[in-house]
Amino acid sequence: MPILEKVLIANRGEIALRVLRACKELDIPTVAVHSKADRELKHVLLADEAVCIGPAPSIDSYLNVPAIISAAEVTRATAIHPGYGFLAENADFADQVEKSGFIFIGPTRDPHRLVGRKVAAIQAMKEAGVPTVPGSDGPITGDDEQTLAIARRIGYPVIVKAAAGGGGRGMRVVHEEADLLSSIQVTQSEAAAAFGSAVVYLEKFLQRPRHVEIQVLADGQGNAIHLGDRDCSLQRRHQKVLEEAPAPGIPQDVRDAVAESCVKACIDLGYRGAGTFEFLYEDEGFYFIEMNTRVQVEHPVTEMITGIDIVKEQLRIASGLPLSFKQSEVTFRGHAFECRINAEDPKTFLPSPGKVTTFHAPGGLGVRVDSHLYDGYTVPPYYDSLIAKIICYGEDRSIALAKMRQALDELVVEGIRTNTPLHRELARDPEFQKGGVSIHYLEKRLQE
Ligand code: MV4
Repeated sequence: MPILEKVLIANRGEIALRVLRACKELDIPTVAVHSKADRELKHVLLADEAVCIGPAPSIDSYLNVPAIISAAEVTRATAIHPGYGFLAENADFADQVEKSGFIFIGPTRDPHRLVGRKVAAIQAMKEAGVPTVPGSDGPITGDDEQTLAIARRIGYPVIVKAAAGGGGRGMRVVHEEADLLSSIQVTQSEAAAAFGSAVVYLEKFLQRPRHVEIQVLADGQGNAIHLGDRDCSLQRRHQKVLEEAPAPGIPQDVRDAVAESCVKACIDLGYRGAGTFEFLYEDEGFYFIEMNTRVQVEHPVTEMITGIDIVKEQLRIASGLPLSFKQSEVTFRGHAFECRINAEDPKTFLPSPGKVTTFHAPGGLGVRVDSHLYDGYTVPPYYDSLIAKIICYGEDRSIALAKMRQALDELVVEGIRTNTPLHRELARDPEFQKGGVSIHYLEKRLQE
């Protein structure tokens, strides 16, 4: 008997294929659900069963909760893996999945809801000993004198953040006291209009931080471990472009302390599943900003340096099995990079869907390609443009980077445009080669 009787994969593209591979290795039967535009997806062709759940637009298919639940019912699936994006962090979806009698491959209800509420999550993390950004420790109340005093204590510049915001939306930096109250008002009204909630809070604004995150696994049976850190600072408009593990140049004691605080928080919160604690990192300090409760796009770099299959662990945890590793059995070795290859114009960044006439994936020792592409596949215009992840492992950072340069030079995608030229430049960029660039580096470099 497999650990789960049948898994429905509620996603598409490379992550659906990634989940399918993990299921196959564990002898778990699979159901692919797909939109009308996705009949030719690689994982749909490889799954034991496939169900069309609606028309091309995501809102009618991959976000269509009743259609997904019905597909699970008719195929007698027992568990649903949401992948990332779409419904992966929607606690209402998770609830409906469980209420309909299926296992949700993700966190259990209460921690999921807590982590989904940003201000409460920050507070809970702080109480568990996770380092947070100096701030208002909760929503701004409306008393102007009190607000001014809080900002004075934090010290300028401060950042006003909408509690319901995300992905860089609903934020405003304030450099001096004269602008504080008006900035709060503007952010509040924008947030009310955009997210239906005017709740805002204050934080110290960090000017040149890096984005460093900690991967955790918890089984909800009292066991939690971390799988170290990743640096995801290379981003454009809040879209990550290239990630690496471990984050370069962080003192070992600082690295260990923050990872241990995340493990403690998982235990304190009763967290279950794979999770990521996102931090800003500046001047050897870590500052928690939010938690993700899904498998992340960049999980392979962690798998490469630990040898642990994160998706298989998700499936084990969901089946009720304990973690298959203790912290003392997790070893970190070498360095890994991941380049996100998007179907987009390398100069304008506009999407470039269409038929892939030729696809040659790179290969060799330490080169991993997570991609659903094949010769003749047509990239539809409806979804995000990620078509491949090129992941390279080496015994150290410079070996891994040399491997990445070679892998990128070998990669051939014809018929559509991709951002491969940008990755080829980045892999040869002297500042990036040194390691430790900030979240602003890529956008500044693209302006030049
Ligand atoms: C910040 C910050 C500087 N200081 N908070 C942007 C998205 C949201 N999740 C958090 N974000 C930021 N919060 C303080 N106190 C800078 C950013 C930020 C950022 C963070 C991570 C990755 C890319 C970013 C790009 C611009 C701004």
